[in-house]
Amino acid sequence: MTSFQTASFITSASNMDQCPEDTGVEVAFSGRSNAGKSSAINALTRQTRLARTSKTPGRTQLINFFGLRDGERIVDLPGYGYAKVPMSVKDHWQQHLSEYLRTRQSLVGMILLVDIRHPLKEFDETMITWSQDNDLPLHILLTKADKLKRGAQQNQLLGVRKGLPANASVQVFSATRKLGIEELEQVLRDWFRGNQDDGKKEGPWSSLGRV
Ligand SMILES: Nc1nc2c(ncn2[C@@H]2O[C@H](COP(=O)(O)OP(=O)(O)OP(=O)(O)O)[C@@H](O)[C@H]2O)c(=O)[nH]1
Ligand SMILES: [Mg+2]
Repeated sequence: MTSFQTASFITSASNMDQCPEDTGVEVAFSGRSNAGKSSAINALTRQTRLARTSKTPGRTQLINFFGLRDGERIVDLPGYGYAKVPMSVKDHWQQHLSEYLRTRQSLVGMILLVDIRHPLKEFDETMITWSQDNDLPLHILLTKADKLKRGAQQNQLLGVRKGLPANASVQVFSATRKLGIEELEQVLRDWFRGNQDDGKKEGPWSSLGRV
């Protein structure tokens, strides 16, 4: 049994005040609406309904926190870029999301989920640049790989890998087929282990004036 299976829901936050205390270490799952964030978290934790998934894009509108052990958390961020959401709601998410990214001290890495059939749209590029500028490790999951044959999966993988900055990595993933889960676990373990609370809260952020 891995520590991921013991994940449990902590809380949902619609603003920063509602987030759990900013101690310990957390990794956020980001990506366009419908990219498969909630499904990936369920596959990782071997649970079927921990994170709520939906055929309706924009389902996850809150920041959802899941606890592992030893102050480790996984965060399901609201999906981005769903056109049918009213502008006022979009603005709220965007503000909320950017405030989370800017201020969260316990954030040690970002998983970016991208549909393998439509890699690196504008939002994805923004996240890659942002993580690079902030020296935050980023790992891309090319999701729904079951929709492509193996050769096509590899082509997409190589194409995305080619353009990535040094802080970023990429893998193929399918929640449905349980493909790539161990690779994802390894990345998360490395990030969590490399950032155990050692009293220093500066790290890569210090030069950026993050509050
Ligand atoms: N074929 C296939 N479908 C998937 C996979 N992962 C997710 N889906 C489907 O894609 C849709 C969206 O999945 P979610 O996990 O809810 O996506 P999300 O990124 O959390 O979406 P939001 O919460 O709206 O941002 C659902 O219908 C899932 O069943 C996968 O690996 N393969
Ligand atoms: Mg979701």
